[in-house]
Amino acid sequence: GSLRAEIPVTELLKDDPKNWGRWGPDDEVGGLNFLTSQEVLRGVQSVKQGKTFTLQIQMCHPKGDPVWPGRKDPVRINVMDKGHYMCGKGPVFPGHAEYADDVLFMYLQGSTQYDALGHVWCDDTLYNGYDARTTAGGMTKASVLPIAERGIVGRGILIDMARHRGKPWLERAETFTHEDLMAAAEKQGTKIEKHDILIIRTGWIGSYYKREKDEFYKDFMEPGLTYSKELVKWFHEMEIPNLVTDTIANEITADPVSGVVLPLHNALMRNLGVTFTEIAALDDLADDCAKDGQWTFLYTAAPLKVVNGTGAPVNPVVIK
Ligand code: UVW
Repeated sequence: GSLRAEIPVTELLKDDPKNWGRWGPDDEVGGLNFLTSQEVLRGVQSVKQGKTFTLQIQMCHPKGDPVWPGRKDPVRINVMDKGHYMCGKGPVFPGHAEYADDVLFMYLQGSTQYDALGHVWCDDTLYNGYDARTTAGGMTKASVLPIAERGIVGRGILIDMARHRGKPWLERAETFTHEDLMAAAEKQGTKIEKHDILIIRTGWIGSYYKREKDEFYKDFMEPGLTYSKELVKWFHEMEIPNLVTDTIANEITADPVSGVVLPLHNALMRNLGVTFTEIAALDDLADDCAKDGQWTFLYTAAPLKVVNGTGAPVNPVVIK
């Protein structure tokens, strides 16, 4: 609708660092390469209590699921149930066992999900320099499959921006910067370490279930992290492998200065190979972290192995 950019994204990101070629010309998992066995053990060392949390939103919720405008939320359809048997249409197995079956239609970006590194691009070029034409008819480069084959395990850290600002959720279009992120971490008494899986709570996805749907989508502009040269430099130097948030797109919908839409998708995902995990459910985990003061944990995630996929649904598990 009213979105308008003053400059192209390539100009906004001019001279920003890139990790292309860092892991060879065939790499498709980017920053996940930082998650070595040593990093897995660092994650394991942060397990103190044996508490577990799952970070996927429910799929096919009666209210509908929160998705990027223009996408449709997942639809589950029964194709076999007791009704079929009652109408004489259920297959009769020897011994009379009966069953129920269903089918799911969904956008692969339509629930909590891992993005493929090639999911968003500019200048006709994907992460690692792959030609954007390799996305045609199904991604053959930098798809979600290599990410799913690998799995994601490391030390996770939660930064609660909503709590930091003293509100249940950040408002429409509310921004926060690299500096705000550092201030929130400090107030929590936590320190983001090199190679941490960075999880940022805004409260936004949780708010979907507490408000009228129309209000959530009205003049759609999610709250989120804003682009800056310092932020990109920090992600680069800290070698952050994975950014997880409870918003649909992990960043402010449009950069408030340039108007460029989703610049961090290009600055972090395409240029640095930071894997994005979106639409995460973080409210329960955050409540617990605020109670016991433990904001770091073992983070594990196994996105579905979708061949040529631009993304894949996931239910990450966190162990504190
Ligand atoms: C878009 O592709 C628009 O965003 P997302 O990464 O949130 O799926």
